[in-house]
Amino acid sequence: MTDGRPYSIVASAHANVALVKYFGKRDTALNLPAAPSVSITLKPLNTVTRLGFADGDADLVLVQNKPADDKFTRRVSEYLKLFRTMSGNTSAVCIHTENNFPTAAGLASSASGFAALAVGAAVLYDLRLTESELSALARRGSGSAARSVCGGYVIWRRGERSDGSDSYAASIAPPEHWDLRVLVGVTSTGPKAVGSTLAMEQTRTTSPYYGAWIDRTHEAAREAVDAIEKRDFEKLGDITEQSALGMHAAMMAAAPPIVFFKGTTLDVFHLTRQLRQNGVGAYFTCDAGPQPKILCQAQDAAEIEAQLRGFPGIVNVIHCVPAGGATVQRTA
Ligand code: 2P0
Repeated sequence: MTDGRPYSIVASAHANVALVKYFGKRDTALNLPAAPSVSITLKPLNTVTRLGFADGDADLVLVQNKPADDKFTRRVSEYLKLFRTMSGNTSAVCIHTENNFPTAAGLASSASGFAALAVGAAVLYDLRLTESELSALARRGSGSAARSVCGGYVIWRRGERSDGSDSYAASIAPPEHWDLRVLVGVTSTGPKAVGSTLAMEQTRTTSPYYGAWIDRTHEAAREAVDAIEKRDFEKLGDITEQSALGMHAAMMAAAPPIVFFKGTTLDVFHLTRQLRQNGVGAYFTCDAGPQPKILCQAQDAAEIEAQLRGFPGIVNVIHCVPAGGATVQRTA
């Protein structure tokens, strides 16, 4: 309520990091993935979104207390049509969304952002939806947002139906199942060179490795679920590194090639392997940006974090732990 607008709902969602990556769509309009993916929902990476009905006919969107640019406002308005159609209520909304981490820098801001927006808009428009339905709706905003609706260890299934009604995420295990950590090494806070939606499409349509990448991802998701259920850290770590490198290999072979790594990203990969050789359980991953992320167990986190903080080219480290799913409250 900081800016005097009539917000009546506050929704919150955490970001997630995929251990088995989503990278390729079977339907671009509906954000239907070509393969399943597996992630951990993580705090403190968080989006808080306030929503209320607007007085006028236009949606008003604020991001970090500033009016959003036209492109983002249009994307949000287009997305909200889904809720207006389902509810029969055509009212415009005012929205204020804030992230506690850098946006559009490979830290999954669209995941927490659209998950918070989906659960918040569902309550605002008085839709009574299940978690699966909310996840499928969040997916329409941004694919990875489907996973941020759910807490802990999460699988987003590919689904088979052409309308996408069976492509939603579900928790495999709650946050307290396993105290794994993800240490995000921040190399840069600027926006990334290529958006992930475009990078995915370019990879799907031009990379000769795309088919092999998708085939392997189906198996990797099954193996990751098994490793999570059994708390088999080495197995989960191996799958995590292979999925990240497989995804980047597929996009590096696209035309034109897509390279998100910086020198620091690769240096941290080598640091992670060196740690492993020294008996410290650490595995890396990396998304559509230059930030290396290290997966580890609680008992090793302090030592790895200290090494990462002192590493050349790393400007910050965000120490993440498994978090619950998206939440929403009425405030008025
Ligand atoms: C993931 N990424 O599984 C993968 C790994 C980036 C690399 O999901 O087009 O913003 O909105 O469905 O969800 C980021 O892509 O893409 C992503 P859209 P999204 O986390």
